[in-house]
Amino acid sequence: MTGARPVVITAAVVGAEVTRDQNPAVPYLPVEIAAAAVAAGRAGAAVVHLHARWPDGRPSQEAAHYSEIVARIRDAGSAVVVQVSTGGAVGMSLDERLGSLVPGAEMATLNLGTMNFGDGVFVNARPDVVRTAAAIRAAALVPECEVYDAGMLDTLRWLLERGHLAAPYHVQLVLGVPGGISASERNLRFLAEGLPAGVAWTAAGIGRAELPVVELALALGGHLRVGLEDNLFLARGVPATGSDALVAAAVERALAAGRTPCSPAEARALLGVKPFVGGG
Ligand code: KMH
Ligand code: ZN
Repeated sequence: MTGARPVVITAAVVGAEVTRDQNPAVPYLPVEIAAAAVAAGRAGAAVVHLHARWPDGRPSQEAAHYSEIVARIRDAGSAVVVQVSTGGAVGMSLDERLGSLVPGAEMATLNLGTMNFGDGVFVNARPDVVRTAAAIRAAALVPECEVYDAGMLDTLRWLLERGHLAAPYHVQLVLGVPGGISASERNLRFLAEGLPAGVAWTAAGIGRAELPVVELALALGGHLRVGLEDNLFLARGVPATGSDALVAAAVERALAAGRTPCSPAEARALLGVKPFVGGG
């Protein structure tokens, strides 16, 4: 992290929506998801954003699946920061979604509002957001607030004012979900400018917006998220061979922009995550 401004790269290696029919590299089994996370870490990701799947590919928020993924990541010697999803998939109950808050996780997502999500409705009623924030805090994890539209920044401020959320927390600006704010330079600048002063933020562009959003976030001082959850292609018509290939593309762009990818230990310090005793 010498000299150049550090950048945290997060790899979202599986998600809840993408399937192997769309790209055979999408991992389903805990062993596959863990391998994808480890490979993403080797490629330069400091944080991995995890979902779980049943063996047939259906989304899972089973604690046993998440625990196995985390254990396999650590057994492989990877020190990546482990962030679990409390978003799960559209249609899951909140109780089901909170199954991901397993020992060994270090961060968890906090989705800030209800929205159309493709053809479904991603329900995050305000009392559920408050309950999720409390569950994340009770588990001593650092929340990452997922912002898909401008009004969710107001919810972020409301959570802070009411004491439902406090530092350390991180913000993820997600652009391009059908039903959320679209991925444009104007929209990313607008969201980034509306954040509470000094907060660290990452941007994620969905689909073909992924790498253009990487370049813009680098220029604006943000951090990066890439991976098969968000985008299945390295370039038009070229399927990504894995999330690690997308991380490598982000690393290349970061270095070209004069930003140095953080190690997991540097990312923990930057994000307010407790040091990892296993190393990193
Ligand atoms: N699968 C989306 C409906 C999160 O990870 O917290 C929600 C999602 C967000 O992926
Ligand atoms: Zn997710």
